[in-house]
Amino acid sequence: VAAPPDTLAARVLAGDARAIARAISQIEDGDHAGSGGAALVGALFPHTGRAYLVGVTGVPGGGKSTLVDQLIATIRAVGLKVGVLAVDPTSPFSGGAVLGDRVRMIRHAGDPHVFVRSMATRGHLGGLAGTTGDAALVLDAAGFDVVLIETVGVGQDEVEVAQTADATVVVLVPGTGDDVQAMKAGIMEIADVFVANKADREGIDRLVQSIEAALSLQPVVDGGWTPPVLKTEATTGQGVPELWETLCRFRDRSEALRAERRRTRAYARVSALTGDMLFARLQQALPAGALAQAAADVAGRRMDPYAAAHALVAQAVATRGGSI
Ligand SMILES: Nc1nc2c(ncn2[C@@H]2O[C@H](COP(=O)(O)OP(=O)(O)OP(=O)(O)O)[C@@H](O)[C@H]2O)c(=O)[nH]1
Ligand SMILES: [Mg+2]
Repeated sequence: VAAPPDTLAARVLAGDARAIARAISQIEDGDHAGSGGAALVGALFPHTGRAYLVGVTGVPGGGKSTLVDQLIATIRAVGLKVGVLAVDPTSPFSGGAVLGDRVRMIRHAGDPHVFVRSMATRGHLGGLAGTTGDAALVLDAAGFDVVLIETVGVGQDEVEVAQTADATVVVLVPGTGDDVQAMKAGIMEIADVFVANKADREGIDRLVQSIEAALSLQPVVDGGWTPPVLKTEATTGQGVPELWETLCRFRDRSEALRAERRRTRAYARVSALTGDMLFARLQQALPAGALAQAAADVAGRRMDPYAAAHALVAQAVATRGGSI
């Protein structure tokens, strides 16, 4: 499928860095309802599915950006092109952490086969995970072989962003108790590979043991792959080539498993978008303030939430003459 030569999509497909940046901005600014973002994804989508999407998540300050920087070097050394999305769900601004990410990766700035982009968007339809997933599609279409997606923190947003990737690396560090926090937040379940970073610090072996102990309690799923626990020292790059080898092994383990994961991901994406679109139509069909009024009725105990939702849906459908 050839895009017309002069469009933004065509320039993205040609690997033009400025076009890639603009395309991602369009996705950040747009929503699903036929805006530039949706049209762009539509044009690029037939050219995607080739890149290996790797999520890097874990505790704040765990060394994720340092690790990503080292991974870039390792991946470039084998001649592959790499794109990076540094996602900061907590801040709508290019604040400290995100700026720090950029500075750390600056040694790759002159390399045309490396593209680094911070994303700090919240409150868009489709959610942060949707926006990040679409941005990853842009990099995929632009010919990047690997897309690294760094997320800060250990909350629900991170779990969702991690689920847009083909493989998820969870980074923990010794001696902070954050490993326990991560286990509570459900982040253990999403790891395909664990990294015990800051291996130069005291307590590294205890950290590895506690991860392995937690893993032994988990049922082995996903085709018998038990997430390996690797020690790294991101500041020196120690253990990073092994991490990359492990990620390659994970990717190559089975075509069937990979296809299954992609189906699960597509299912989640399509369901989320369908829900968002229906909700947007519902809001359009209702008079202004109807939702707020229903909420006030629920808060004031005049109506229960189920009855309120039922009434809103019924009203919207009636307004639209039965079609929504
Ligand atoms: N001692 C030691 N320090 C490290 C190691 N890796 C990273 N650091 C340091 O840890 C600090 C945080 O590193 P970052 O790479 O910014 O961590 P991050 O996880 O990206 O941080 P956020 O994005 O803010 O959550 C920096 O001062 C790094 O130099 C390591 O292996 N050993
Ligand atoms: Mg970081």
